[in-house]
Amino acid sequence: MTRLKENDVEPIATTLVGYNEDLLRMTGCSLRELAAQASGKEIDYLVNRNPLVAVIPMTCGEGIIEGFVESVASIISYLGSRTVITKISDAGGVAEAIQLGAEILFMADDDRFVAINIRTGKVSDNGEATGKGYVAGLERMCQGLNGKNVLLLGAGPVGNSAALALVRYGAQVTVFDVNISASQRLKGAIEELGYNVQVETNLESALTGHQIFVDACPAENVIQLRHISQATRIAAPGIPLGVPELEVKQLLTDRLLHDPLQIGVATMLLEVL
Ligand code: 2YG
Repeated sequence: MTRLKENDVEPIATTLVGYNEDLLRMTGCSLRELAAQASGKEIDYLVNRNPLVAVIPMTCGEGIIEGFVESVASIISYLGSRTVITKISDAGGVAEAIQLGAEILFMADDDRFVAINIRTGKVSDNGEATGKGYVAGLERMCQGLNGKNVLLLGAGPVGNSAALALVRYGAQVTVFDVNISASQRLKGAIEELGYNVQVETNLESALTGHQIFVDACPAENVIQLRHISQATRIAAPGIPLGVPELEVKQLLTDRLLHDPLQIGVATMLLEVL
């Protein structure tokens, strides 16, 4: 599980309008529409009921990430929700949120980043939501994934969620993870749900044999220039970005979906509505 850094989250709140324009250009849909597609929920529920969402700082483990709760709150309010950041952290913050009448709580320690609907008991985990959200974005970027070959890099929580979303869109999924048993476990879990996934153990041949990638692994510079063609599309929820940022980003403009929090947080919110 990658831990965000301050400079990953610092720019988010002030660049959401531009971010949304980029997303519209790349996928044809806004952050709200993408989260609605990923969660299967309509956004107007947010507008009608308009539940108060509280974001609670957590000091446990490695503690506060400067700007983290502010970034999460900015994404949630950008989606049109009433949002508050509790003044108190941890258990006191949960109590403060409830006393403020919040129905949805967002909080993250070092292991879990969750959204909780205290009225319905619904819980959304950031890893699971991020996988679904990014695959919805990839599906829009590729104008559909049915019958298309997709290489999934990383069989962790995001990768497992992405794999299920991919096969549900009809994609032919190949998974690579440095830990082969993680790939095998992912394959088993997907087969239990009636779908098939190929396990690849040779990264280079997997990369040269695909044009559509979900990079859900924390390794840097996995996808290199030699693996990129005009047909390449990449959804990269993994942090840090797995493609060599500079020379590849120009080449991939509008065909590389990557952000530190936006898609995951937007999908979490709609998942718990
Ligand atoms: O409340 C705070 O400021 C801290 N307790 C937040 C700690 C978050 C740690 N987790 C991560 O940085 C990531 N797992 C968050 C999700 C990354 C995006 N997929």
